Amino acid sequence: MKIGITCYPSVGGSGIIATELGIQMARRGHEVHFITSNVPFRLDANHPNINIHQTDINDYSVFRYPPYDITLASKISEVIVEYDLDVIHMHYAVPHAVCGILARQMAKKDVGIVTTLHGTDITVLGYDMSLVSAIRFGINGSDIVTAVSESLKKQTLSLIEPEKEIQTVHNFVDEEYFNMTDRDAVKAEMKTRYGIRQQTKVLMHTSNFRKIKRIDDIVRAFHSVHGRIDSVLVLVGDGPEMNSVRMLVKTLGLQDAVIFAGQQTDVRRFYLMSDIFLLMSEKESFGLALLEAMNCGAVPVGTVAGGISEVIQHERTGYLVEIGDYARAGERIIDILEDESLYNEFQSRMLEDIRRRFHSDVIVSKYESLYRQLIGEDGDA
Ligand code: GMT
Repeated sequence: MKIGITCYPSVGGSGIIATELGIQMARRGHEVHFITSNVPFRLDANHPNINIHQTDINDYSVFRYPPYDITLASKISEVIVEYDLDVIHMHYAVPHAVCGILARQMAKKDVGIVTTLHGTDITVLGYDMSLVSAIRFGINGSDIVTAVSESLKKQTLSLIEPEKEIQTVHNFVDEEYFNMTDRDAVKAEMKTRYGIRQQTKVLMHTSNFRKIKRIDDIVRAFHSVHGRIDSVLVLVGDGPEMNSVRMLVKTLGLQDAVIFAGQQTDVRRFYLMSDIFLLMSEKESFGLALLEAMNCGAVPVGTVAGGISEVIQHERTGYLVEIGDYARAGERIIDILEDESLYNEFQSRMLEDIRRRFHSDVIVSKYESLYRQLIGEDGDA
């Protein structure tokens, strides 16, 4: 098949999933065309089946805003025609599904449109009445719509009320890269590099430091753990909340115990050094970083927000707490860090659960089957 993919190319779960999916499809022999404003983060474009088409978004002084959506739609339509695409896969309803629909009209070709909803397009934009019609249009005008969690699907149905059926297709982990190989060696090396004693426990979080990630809660949970257990907190990433997080760390007197690692291209090394991965968001449609960290051996503690409770099985593969309940999160972390055999049980159960539910083969086959349905070949998804 010839597949076009449009996503936000910057660091973020939706771009990562779109990129990984494209890579896996290329490995399966499909011809993949990324049509994006930049080369997607994590895309190693060396595969012969991968093509990249970048849009040039010119900033004309006559326009108040650069015309991203229109330029992108125009580019997608050109690629549809030039490469005779069978399917285009749009990540995000707004703007990308809408761009895809426009592109199909411009191209005058009956290309199939798959749209995947990732979260912010629904859980944040869905509350913005000025965008609801566009989101509904993007969903209804796509041929197949998927959401990355059951929770996101339900929220979309209730907030947007689309006519289109939505199928849940969970995210997957690239297990060739995110796995426990050399965990002990990498852990030791990273601890030395960051001046952490070998016996010290490591708690970790990574994100784009948006307010919805509630990183203050992570710092507060860590505060109580640190009072009981020799531990450090490693924060990877950057974003709008960084200053207020730094302030809180100072107020709580944790400067020597919190490492701000900034943005990292190889986040795997950080997962491998971690004992606990924390995701305390108030909105989170899935939490891809959880899956990556878990497959590298870090036991997760998260909130019940959105899809997090579909990823973590409470008291089996990790712990769930209510949104904002950092005190309970701290207690749970202490419980598991103080009981090595319990920790090991959680770790082996979570690895098994990921193999069963979130393996790339399972999920990529689902998408492949959806594409096949669209081009009239049998698909059993
Ligand atoms: O988490 C973010 O802020 C980034 C955002 C994105 O657009 O990349 O992530 C969303 O999509 C990911 C991939 O499906 C999900 O794992 C994240 O949970 C989701 N983020 C939110 O729902 C806040």
